[in-house]
Amino acid sequence: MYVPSVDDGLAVKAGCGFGWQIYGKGNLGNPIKINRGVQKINNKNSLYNCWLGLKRIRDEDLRQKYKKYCKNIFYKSNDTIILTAIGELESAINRLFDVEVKTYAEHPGGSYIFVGTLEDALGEGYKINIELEPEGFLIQHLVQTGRNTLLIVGENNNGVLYGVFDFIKSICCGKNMDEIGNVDFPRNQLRLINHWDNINGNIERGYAGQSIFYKDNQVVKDMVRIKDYARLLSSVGINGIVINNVNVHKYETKFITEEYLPDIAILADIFCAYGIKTYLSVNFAAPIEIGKLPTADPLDPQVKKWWSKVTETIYSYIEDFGGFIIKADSEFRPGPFTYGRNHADGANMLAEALKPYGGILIWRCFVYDCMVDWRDRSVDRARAAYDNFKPLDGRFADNVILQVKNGPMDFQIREPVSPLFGAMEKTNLMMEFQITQEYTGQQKHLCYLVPMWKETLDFDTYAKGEGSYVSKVVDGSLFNNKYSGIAGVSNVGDSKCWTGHPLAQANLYGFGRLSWNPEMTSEEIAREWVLLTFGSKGKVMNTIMSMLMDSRDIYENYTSPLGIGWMVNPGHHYGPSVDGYEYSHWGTYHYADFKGIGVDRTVATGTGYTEQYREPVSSMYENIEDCPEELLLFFHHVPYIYRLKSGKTLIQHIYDTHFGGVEQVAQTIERWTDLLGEIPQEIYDLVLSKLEIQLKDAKEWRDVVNTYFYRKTGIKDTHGRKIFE
Ligand code: GCW
Repeated sequence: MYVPSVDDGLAVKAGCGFGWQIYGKGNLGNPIKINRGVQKINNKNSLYNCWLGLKRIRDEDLRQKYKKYCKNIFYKSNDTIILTAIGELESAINRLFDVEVKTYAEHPGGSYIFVGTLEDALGEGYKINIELEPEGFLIQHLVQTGRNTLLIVGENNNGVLYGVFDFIKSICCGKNMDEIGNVDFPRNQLRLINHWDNINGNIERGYAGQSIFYKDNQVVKDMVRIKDYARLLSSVGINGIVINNVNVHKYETKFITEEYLPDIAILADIFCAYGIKTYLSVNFAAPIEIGKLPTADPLDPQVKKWWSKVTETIYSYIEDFGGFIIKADSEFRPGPFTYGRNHADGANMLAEALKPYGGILIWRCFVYDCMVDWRDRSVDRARAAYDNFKPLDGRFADNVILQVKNGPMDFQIREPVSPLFGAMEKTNLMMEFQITQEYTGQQKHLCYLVPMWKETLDFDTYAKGEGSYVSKVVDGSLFNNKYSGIAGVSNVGDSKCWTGHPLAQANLYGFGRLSWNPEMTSEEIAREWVLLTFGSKGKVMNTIMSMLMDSRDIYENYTSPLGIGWMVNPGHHYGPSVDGYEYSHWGTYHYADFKGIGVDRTVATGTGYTEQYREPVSSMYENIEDCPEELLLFFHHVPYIYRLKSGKTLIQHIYDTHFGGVEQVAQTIERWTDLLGEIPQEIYDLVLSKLEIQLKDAKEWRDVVNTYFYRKTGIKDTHGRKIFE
């Protein structure tokens, strides 16, 4: 086994397993010293600290009550993750109460907090009568005379860390010491962030600056920001991260080789200390491109051997490596089709290489024909994932997971749920959400996405009768899967506030919380985030809450109507272009003519897509009267004079929502400006500047869309508002 050392220019602790220290210098040039101990939180930098700003508790009564317990921390294990948890707890107590904390390896007298795994706790003789779920935790007062003792006990190391973060959160949310106590666990096994970062520092679909991982074709040298990122993610329960783009380019193809692995191991180590496993996106054609083999055929013994060797090397650097994710036979990426093989052949081959190490293979289902002839109306891109993968149900190895985008198209503001979620009874499945706002305003527009994700998770597939919610598919309970979970495409870059738009932090926070517990409501999540980020002041809370909660509908109002999607400028996907994709090869059409608009996806007269759903969902979408109106144009081609349930015609609905949407953005600005002086000036200014861009863009959307339909139809707005001719 290769053991890096300071001497060979590499100072790495592939942490959680190997027990080396990240300390020293090495490949990366500059000295690296990662302090796992007390966190340094920059008081002045509220943008950067996000929800971990930990403002000092001013309520004297509350402080005194907490202080009694908090001075002393008792822990047994020296595991890296536990030490991280202790460091977090120490710094939080220090910051919140201004108390110097003492740590003990042996039972301290007096009052204290015990932190450890269930095993540690039982070893110390504490009686725990509750069965903890995987990665779960328990926070409990111990009733003892004359002493105050609080237990923070995790089912495993991650559970301990989550328990500590939960404890800190409870304090910040204003809970009294007596009210503290919780038993919780993540409902989803894999809670993954996917980065679409490239080694040159660019981020595909990134709207918050450059990559925090890479710069100038190298892994960055300064690891402080990476560590701060790991804290943020871990504090909301994330336990895995894919650190490179699923479109794997030339240099990134070599991430799986010794040319890059030493540097990647350093990143992995930092995440590992926060209970987060590292995954890599791989290139299906790597055996040819870097392995000098003549083929990448998944059934070729040479190819199999090559991947096994590669995997062995990776695990020699990163003991807790999570596995691979792959985009194959999708948007010009190589895949098994070239060799006449199917997705199961491709996935199983890679899964076999990972199997001995407990690794998993995530195979993306974003597979469709992107060279469609727009003249051919029988081809329907929405059908593609199901058509490709349904026939393979049951043919994937048990350490393969299929990663499915929430909708059948591509992260539009409104789409139905992908029918694959109700269709794969014998295959591990996970959800892919897009936190980065590619089609939802690119972090210039405010768009709180949690309500949309929540809708997806709450959707009933009827796969096993009523109550077969998507959340039960992705938490593995409906089909009893070995692996399952949720992934989100990151919205983070090197912008000061991480997400470009400060309020887009709510999406990152919300993604973590929802993956942890899909039963939380969007409001609960938003409230927590506002509280932790901005404090509990009523006016601030109410204003930001309403801004967040209304934002998705507002964005939808001034962009593409009733589930039709797209209408964006091709390529960068920002701003309106109604026909931008109409005559392209991408399969994303609205079919507007002078009489109507929408895609007929019915079985009776259209592409037959509705049959991919189970009953009664299938019939609901098939029949125009039953089809939920917000998805009307996704499923039906509808005349402009069709009357909606509101009594309005379709065309009038389009005009009204577009005029209304702009007004709503203007009102959002008014709400925000009312907060002047109530929140840090820097955040106030930055948000305001984004809202002003949003207003300008919303007007552009309104005018382009309204004019487009007016020109198509010649039908006037019944209210006589200004539509350009
Ligand atoms: O939404 C589309 C994006 C591509 C992306 C692709 C995918 C990473 O426009 O940039 O590529 O989806 O999900 O693979």
